[in-house]
Parts: sequence; structure tokens; C-alpha cells
Amino acid sequence: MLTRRHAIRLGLTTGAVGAVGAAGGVFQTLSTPSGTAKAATAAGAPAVTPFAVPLPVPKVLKPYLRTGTTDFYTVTMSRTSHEILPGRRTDVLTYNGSFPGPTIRARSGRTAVVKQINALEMPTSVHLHGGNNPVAHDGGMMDTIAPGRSRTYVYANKQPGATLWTHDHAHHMESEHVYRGLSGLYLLGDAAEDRLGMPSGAYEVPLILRDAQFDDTGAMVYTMDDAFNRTTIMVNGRPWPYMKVQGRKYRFRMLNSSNLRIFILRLSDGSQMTQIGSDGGLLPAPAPAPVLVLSPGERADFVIDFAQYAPGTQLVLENLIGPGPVEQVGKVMRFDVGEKVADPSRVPDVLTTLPALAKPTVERTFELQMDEPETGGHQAYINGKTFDAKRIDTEIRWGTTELWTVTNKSATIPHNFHTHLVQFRILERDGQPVYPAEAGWKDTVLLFPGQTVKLQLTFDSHRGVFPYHCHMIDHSAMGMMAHMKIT
Ligand SMILES: [Cu+2]
Repeated sequence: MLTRRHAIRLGLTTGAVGAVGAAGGVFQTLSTPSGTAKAATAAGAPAVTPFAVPLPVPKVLKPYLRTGTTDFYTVTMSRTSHEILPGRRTDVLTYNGSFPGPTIRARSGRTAVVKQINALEMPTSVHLHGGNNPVAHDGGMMDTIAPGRSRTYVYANKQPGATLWTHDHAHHMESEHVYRGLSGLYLLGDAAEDRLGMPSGAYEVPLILRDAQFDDTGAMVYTMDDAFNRTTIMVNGRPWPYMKVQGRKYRFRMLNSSNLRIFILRLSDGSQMTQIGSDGGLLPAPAPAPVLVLSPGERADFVIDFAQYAPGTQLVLENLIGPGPVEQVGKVMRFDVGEKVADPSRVPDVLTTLPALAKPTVERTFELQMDEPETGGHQAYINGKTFDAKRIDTEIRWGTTELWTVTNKSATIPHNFHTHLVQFRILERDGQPVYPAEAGWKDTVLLFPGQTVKLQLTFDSHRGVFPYHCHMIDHSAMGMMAHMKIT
């Protein structure tokens, strides 16, 4: 349980304590100041008027070739400049020149072949976060693409439809590379999901959240592990955008692509959203969501029905957790509701069936810890060890189902826990069942200081060495990462 003292040290805004402390049941509805003042960015940065720029939607990458089984894509990683803050140019690292990168729309059961050309001056590695792929195509941290070279990743997509994420994973550089823009959505669809008739096309919209710090020239400032000065909130690459919506249902595919920032989101009128999916795919049933809680790397698939609002209504998507001044980090974007329109889409009561949980035969414990701020240290650890690329930390027999107990041993710093290769299930948090939105397929789980989760994982796909790590990626770059070997 998160105490108020912890909350204050974490910089939570009023009311968020109830949200993150609630175990079992859904999170409580919260109250928080709804900042309307002009949002200055960090000291010295140009002020940005919130809700002044329209929400862009990353374009969908077209395959250059489609066969009966496979879609072929080419992506070039390059440095370019982009308008993020209105009227300024910012140097960014991009996939195919866009910030964030273009969306790949893949299909479950069809192979996607993505040739990644590294036109940058440093090594990169492309990881498909949430994807079930063999070592050679996982974008390992040491398995990098040298400057000027290319690498072809093959994704078999043998998993249910899900909101996945391609991002850089080059060791000791991933944190800055992702921060500067090597990040893009990978939406995996499947036929069973299509048959549900949920909002699609123009009514299925990616929302890629993140923060950043800018200086007075509009340049992005990267300081390792600086959670406090990244107070410009962006969605799809623009600060505090607005989105004009029609009076009908929309499906949002949300990713928190921040390095360190956690979001606890709610609508400014306090009405509920409907969460339909999590990291690894659809939930069994729609879950009422008074708030959405997303730590870095987590995804939420959710629906808002704007038909319930009078035309002209403006709804702010607010954030209830810091760090940062509430007038900056307390809001994310605004929905401007238009006229009601016909809406043939549905959100059925049953979305999918999750497989029965196999009985775990191996139990392990993992403790996440890093040097506390007052010590001045900059190392991070899993089970007391900082990352060593040559060390195997966990040996797993192929076919085994395991129960992992993961604890955040930090006194003041939240962490999360991300596994490559497998989607897991969260059995409980601090001894209590998790709320419905966390009970589906997950690959990343949030742990506030002192929290413990129990995870169930089955290793019945690819063999080899894969990492697991904190996905507050400044922390993984500081060593909160380890290797598992499945044999
Ligand atoms: Cu961490």
C-alpha cells in the first residue's frame, strides 16, 4: 500500500493516493485540480498554450510488397528536425522521418518482415515490445545494427491482436534513443477481434503519451534519470493537443512511451472510460475504468462514447500523478465533442477468452532496487546485481510454468517489470487480486515502492537468452536488467 508519505515524495497530486493504493476492485474515482493556466515548460523553455495544436495521428506504414503470407516493410532510422513545440524545430531521431514513428498495422498469423536501415551515426537495435519472437529477431541490446548497416527483422505474429511497440534497445543508449524519438506503434489485429464490430478506421486512434524537457531554443534536453524536469506532456509528438471528436464511440490504442513518467489518467467530468485491452491483447470483458494507470511501456486499449455529451463539450484528459507542477503535468490532451452521428460500432460483453492458468512448478523471487537519491549513487539492481551482459541470471526449462514474486525494494522510487518473449498474468498485488484491467495479458507491470506482485509465466515458445528489466528505461540503462535463458 502506498502511504501518503510515499505519495508526497513521489510528487503525486491530490487524490492520487487512493488510486494507486487501491487493491482489488477498480480504482476509485478521484478529484484533482484541473489546471487551466498556460503551461510553461521547464525553466527557460518556451511557454506552450495547452490545447492549441490538433492531435496528429502517426501515418500507417505501407508494405512495399504483400504476398499471400507476408508483408514487407522498409524503415530508415535517421536524424531530422520536427515541429514539436509550435513554431520551433527540434532535432529528433526517427523511424522514417516521423516523430513518433509510423504505425505498422500487422495481422495475427501473417508474417511482417521489417528491414531497418541505420542511417544514424551510432548503433541501434529494434525491439518489438510485447512481441513473441526468437532471439535473432528480438532486438537484443548487444545485437545491434552498426551505423550505415541494415538488419531485417521477421515477426511471425503468432499471438493474439495487441497494441505492441517498436523501440530502440541498444545497450546503454536505449534510454536516450527512445527519448529522442526511436519509438513507434505496432498494432497487431486479428479476425476474431474484427468480428466484434468495435470502433475502427477513423474511430480507432493511437494515443502515444510521453514527456520531455525542452530548452529555450526548443531543443530536447536529455539528462539521465531526470524525472523532474521532463514536464512537457506530448501525445503523438505534440504538446497538450486537442482532438475534435464526433458524438459516437472511439477506440483508443494508448501507449505510455515515456522513459520514466507514470500516468494516472481520468476524464475531467469524472465519467468512466471502458478498458477493453491491456498489453498483450483484449480483456475477457470490458472493464469500467474511472482511471487508466500506465507506467512506461504499458498499453491500454479503451473506448469512450462521446454520444453521452452535448455538442460543444470539452473534456480534458487529466493526469493525477507527478512529478511536476499540476498546471503542466496535470493535463494531457482535450477532446472537443461535436455533433452526434450514427454509430454502428459495438463493445460486446464478451471480448475474448483467456486460457486457464497452468499450475506453476517453479517459484522465484525478484527484488528491484536502485541507489536512493540521497546516496548520490547511479546503479540499479535486480536481486542485488547490476546488469552484466555475459551473465545468465535465471535458467528456465522450456515448457515450464513459473510463479514469480516481484518486489519493489526502493524506498521512494517506483519501478516496473517487463519481460521480453512472454506475456504473463498478474495473480495478485500485495496479496490482493488485481483489478479487472490488470487481469489480462501483460508484459509490463507497475510496482510502487514497497509493492509486491505475483506473476505467472509459461515458457513454451522460443528458447534462448532474453532480458527482463525495469521499463523505466533510465533505470534499465543504470543496470536494472537481467538475463533469462530458456533451454
Ligand atoms: Cu525502475
